[in-house]
Amino acid sequence: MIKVILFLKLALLVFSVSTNAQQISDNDRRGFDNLAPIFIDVDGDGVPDRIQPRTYQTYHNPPGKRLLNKYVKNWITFDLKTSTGKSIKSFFAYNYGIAGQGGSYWVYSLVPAGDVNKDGRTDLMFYSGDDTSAETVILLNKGKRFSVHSRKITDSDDWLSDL
Ligand SMILES: [Ca+2]
Ligand SMILES: [Ca+2]
Repeated sequence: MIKVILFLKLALLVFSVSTNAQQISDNDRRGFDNLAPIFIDVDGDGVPDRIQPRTYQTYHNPPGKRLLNKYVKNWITFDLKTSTGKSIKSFFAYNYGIAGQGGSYWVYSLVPAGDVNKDGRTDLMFYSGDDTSAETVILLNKGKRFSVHSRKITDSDDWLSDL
């Protein structure tokens, strides 16, 4: 009986991993130091458009306090330039952790999400994760800007502790 339950849980685990993999492949996952451009046809003219990732930090130390790592936030953002020359700077910014500490996600990716809201425009999915948890953000393509449609945090620790 225990074996059957274990098998079912493993099957579910494999299922949940493989459904993720349909959208984000291993090739799509990259470290935050990999800022190579991403090419996705976002304006639907059949020509890939260039999305340039950038990282930066913001500092918010309380008045009178020393600047500690915990006050330094790491951000990644994306600039879009279409093949026809239109550009949107920083169409999405994501805080992926603080300086000099763990607890940050290790990898990110930005991939097409299909047409989530059926308005004819290709939407995007941003993913950030590590071994145990991940956050997925669906970005709606509004033409001149992008808006966050949904954010979902998944934590596979639950699965592993059950096994
Ligand atoms: Ca295009
Ligand atoms: Ca759409």
